Amino acid sequence: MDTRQNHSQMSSQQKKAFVDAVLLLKNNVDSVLNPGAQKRYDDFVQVHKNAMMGPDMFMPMPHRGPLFFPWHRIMLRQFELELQKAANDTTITIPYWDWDISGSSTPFTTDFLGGDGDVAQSNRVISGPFAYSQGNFEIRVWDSSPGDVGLRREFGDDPTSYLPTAPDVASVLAKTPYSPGPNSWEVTSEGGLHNPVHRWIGGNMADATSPNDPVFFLHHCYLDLLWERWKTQHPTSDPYLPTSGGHGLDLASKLVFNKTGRPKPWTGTWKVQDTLNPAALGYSYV
Ligand SMILES: [Cu+2]
Repeated sequence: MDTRQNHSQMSSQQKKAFVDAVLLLKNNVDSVLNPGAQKRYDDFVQVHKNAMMGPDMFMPMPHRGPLFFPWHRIMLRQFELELQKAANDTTITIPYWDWDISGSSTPFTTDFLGGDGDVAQSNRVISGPFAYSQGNFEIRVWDSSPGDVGLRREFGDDPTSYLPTAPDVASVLAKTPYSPGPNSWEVTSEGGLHNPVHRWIGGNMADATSPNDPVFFLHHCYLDLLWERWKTQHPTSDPYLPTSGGHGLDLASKLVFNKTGRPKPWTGTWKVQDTLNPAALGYSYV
């Protein structure tokens, strides 16, 4: 069983192993979706973009709806398995970040994810392993026309953005049912916890191609953990809705990761019901 933990609990060796594996996927493992033109890391960026927009857009959409948690759970697990394969190290897992940036809680350090973008350099990240100047992290997939080849961040520049606090999280965890409706867990967590963090980091994280920033995976890992907490907190609520009768969205629906006729990003198929238990997918949280 693979164990995921808060990045702040990781040793410097564990952080380095994670960063090194990300860089291997970014530079040394060829793409399945677009071989020669991009690398394996970029496939995850591409899949997420295709889930939202562009010529290879597929349906049903895994955002703004109940598929949000199941779909991202599979995407993250596939990323984790690819990291392990690239580094030949099954101890590597995706850490989570709980949106705290105080003290040792911040992942935005030189030895881990690097810091904010530099306004004078079109908001490019200039510190840490993913800074363009380090020569190991080139952006290759954009929302529309080719953009900056450097990773960009704009912490807090969007006035509508915020990092949810522990009370914010607690109040969203209290919401039921899973879905649908403006007061459901899915709608309030995606809209009130997930979206503002994408906007607060800004730069690449504000785009459909947000997985260009490795913090995407730590952010979504925390949301994945919160889904587990929500299930524990509401044992009599359905862990996922609709259970049936919602075409493409119910428990028996197959999750979609590619447009019909376009290459599959990974082997394996999953129904929504296959995603409800992390242990069945091979991981757990400490
Ligand atoms: Cu997403």
